[in-house]
Amino acid sequence: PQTIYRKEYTPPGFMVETVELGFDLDPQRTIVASRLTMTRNPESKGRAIELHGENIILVALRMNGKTLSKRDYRLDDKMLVIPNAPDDLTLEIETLTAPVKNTTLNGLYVSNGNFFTQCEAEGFRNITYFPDRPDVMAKYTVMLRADKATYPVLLSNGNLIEEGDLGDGRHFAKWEDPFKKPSYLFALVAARLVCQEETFKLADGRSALLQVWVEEGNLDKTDYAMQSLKNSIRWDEERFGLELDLDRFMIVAVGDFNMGAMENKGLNIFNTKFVLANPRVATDIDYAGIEAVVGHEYFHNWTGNRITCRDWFQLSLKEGLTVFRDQEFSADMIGTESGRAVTRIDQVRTLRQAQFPEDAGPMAHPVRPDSFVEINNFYTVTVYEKGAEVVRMYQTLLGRERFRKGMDLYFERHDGQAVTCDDFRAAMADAGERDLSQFERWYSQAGTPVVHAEGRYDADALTYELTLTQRCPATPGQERKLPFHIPVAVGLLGADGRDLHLNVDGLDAVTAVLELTDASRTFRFSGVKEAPTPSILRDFSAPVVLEYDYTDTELLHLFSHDSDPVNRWEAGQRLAMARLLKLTSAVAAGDTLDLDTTFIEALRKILADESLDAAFREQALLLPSESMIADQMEVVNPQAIHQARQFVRRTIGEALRVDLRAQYDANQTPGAYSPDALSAGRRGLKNLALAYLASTSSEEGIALAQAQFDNAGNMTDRVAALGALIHAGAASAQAALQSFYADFDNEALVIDKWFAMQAAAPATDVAAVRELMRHAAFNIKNPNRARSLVFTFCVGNASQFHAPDGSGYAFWAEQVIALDALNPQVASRLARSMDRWRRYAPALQAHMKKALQKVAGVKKLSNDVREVVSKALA
Ligand code: DPP
Ligand code: ZN
Repeated sequence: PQTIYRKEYTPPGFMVETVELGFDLDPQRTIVASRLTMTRNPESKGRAIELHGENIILVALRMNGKTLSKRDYRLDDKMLVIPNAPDDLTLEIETLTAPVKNTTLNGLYVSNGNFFTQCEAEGFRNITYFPDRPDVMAKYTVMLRADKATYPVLLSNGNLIEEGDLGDGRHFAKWEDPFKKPSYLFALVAARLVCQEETFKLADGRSALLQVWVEEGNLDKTDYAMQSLKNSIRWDEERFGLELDLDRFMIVAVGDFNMGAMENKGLNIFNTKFVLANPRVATDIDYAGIEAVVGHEYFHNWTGNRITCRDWFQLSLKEGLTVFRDQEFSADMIGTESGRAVTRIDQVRTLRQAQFPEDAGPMAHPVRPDSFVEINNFYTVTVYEKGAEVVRMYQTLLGRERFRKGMDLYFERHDGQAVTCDDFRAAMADAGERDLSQFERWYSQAGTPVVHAEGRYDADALTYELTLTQRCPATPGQERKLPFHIPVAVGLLGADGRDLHLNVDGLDAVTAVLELTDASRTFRFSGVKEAPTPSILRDFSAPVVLEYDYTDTELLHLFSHDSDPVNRWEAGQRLAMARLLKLTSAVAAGDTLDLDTTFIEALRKILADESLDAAFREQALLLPSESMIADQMEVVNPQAIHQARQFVRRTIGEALRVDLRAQYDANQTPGAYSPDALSAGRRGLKNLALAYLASTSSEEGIALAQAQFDNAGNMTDRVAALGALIHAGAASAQAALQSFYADFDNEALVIDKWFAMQAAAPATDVAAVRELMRHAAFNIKNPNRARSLVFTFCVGNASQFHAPDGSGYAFWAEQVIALDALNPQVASRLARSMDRWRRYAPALQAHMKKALQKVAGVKKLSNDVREVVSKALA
């Protein structure tokens, strides 16, 4: 396969002004007629017309009304090239596709008998021949024709301008999008669906029609998506002064979808997982996911659609920025400082759980990659979540007000354009009146920087010196890194736990944002009246690893007092991690296991501290995950990690039994279910307490879980109880699973949970997963179902997946190969779960290598999977 390089970007030979599309929709035989008006791009003289097209049949091709003969163009399985074209022309193209045979869910496909499209990044070329690149922006008019009884609803981007019957049982709808857009934002839906709709007043007095489209049986699950959409519109008006620019905004839910959702102009298409919710079927986490994703896709309307990417290397321009925007939206929706901190802690967890490992593995790439084989492999946590951290750092460096000015300037300069990450940075630098040239390295250098900190207190001079030193490990293709521009937010705690007043670099505050730009620098705080405990990287001010040789005493002090909730939580994580690592070694060595009471007492104090939000206490009591522990080890021993972590859970469950029970009782949420943050936080703490109590397999814990399972009034409590029973290995777990299935067998998203909970259970081995795959409800073609069972086992059940006999890896290879034949994008995600194979013991490595080679040996492998396994083996 061919590698594509960022530095080889060239502007398109021709621009497209208008696109008229006509669809005669038929599952077996859909005819697409396209009429393009094009003009030569003055920037690139002499280039031919280059149209992408894959998996479609060319039926007719006319230029300026004249049919072109085979001598007039070149056609292969990827491109249609017309060498001799006038400067202005009209092209008419007719193509043929078979949507029902499209299992890739990319382009035009059929799901549960309905038509949907997915065009980002390069799906449009599976629909018609077109310059399928984001820097070609055009105005679209779309005519849809289909059987009326089977497909009563016909939707596309923009405004509905005409609809009617065609006589022969078919009907039509004509849509017009008033805004220029790149082809990846095109969408159509032809389906039997119903909608919840509402007219919503915009800030400037206009009204917009909002619709959420679902299958008929799901109309009782659309309220929260609609509410989230209205909140998103309001929030973008207030926080960024951005208004909805259309008369109509539609969200459509589909059960077969590769991603979470897609921001097609005016017609967002969503995975059902991020639309459908009511208390009976959705958990607090599901509700939060819906709010975040509805917000994310809506916010793309400005950051992504109005201003788009020049090329796919710039993907983070829209994704990093839009993730940052959805994070801020979710935080503002909670509204309290402590609630905001809990969302920040969640973000830090995601980075450590997924992005840092990516940055340290064979697929490591900069936020703005330099090359790729398959762009679909670069919709990553680095581009998204690290990209969001990069945007957040602008705000930290510039302050909120100047950051907002930078956003305003960005829209002023680039509305309607396809631009680059450099353009965004320039807007921030100009509006912020800051030199941000070194900041560019956050876009160009991969790898997680390490900031090493050392402090020195001088009691005579009353100064505290903090020396910060940075380094960044090598990543594929990047041996040496230059220093980053890193904002490090620092506070100093006195012996009484209160923040000391800081004097540094002319600043006067309790938290100072130090800017580390050199390899090393010493910052001096003056007037420091006592030896302080430093709180470094407050609010996780940069996506780095912080090294500081904290003593337990210092960590306990921070855990009890830090005014910065993120660092307060962080101190607890450090205390826990040190113990988990020691215990993992002890398990491996066959030593006796022991957990100190100091740590347990610190947890007890936090748990009972009513001045803290329940949601924060839940976070503070949550141990680092098995994969985070693995990340800290030279040679990973998954079974030892699992046993060590289970030991800590059980020990906490026993030692804090009375306190956990008290919190369990105190945090009940009687009355009607509400997904608001306060109630969700209480449920979270209560259910964490339940998990600890059940982890001891005590009669009390199991009885409590069983009672909660039997009487649960909402899905959050029900799955928490079921999970507790499963993880405790309770005798009643099987019966509970069966009744759960029987109660929800017609709720696909709940059955996904049912599979996922079993896939993650410590008792589930490869044989048990294979057995579950034979269940009538399993269907590997449905991405959500494949993810719930196969992915959850390979990614979320480390001690079984890494079975010493290599059976987990053989299973992985089989599934990657099977999925690749159906859906390369999904297969490639699963392939990534073997990224870090070189970190395991030699015996496991040998098995893993064999599995990787087995996949690599398949002749008809997709570029998607090929790129991932080749990089892993390289
Ligand atoms: N659907 C993906 C997202 O919204 C790609 N744009 O992030
Ligand atoms: Zn996005």
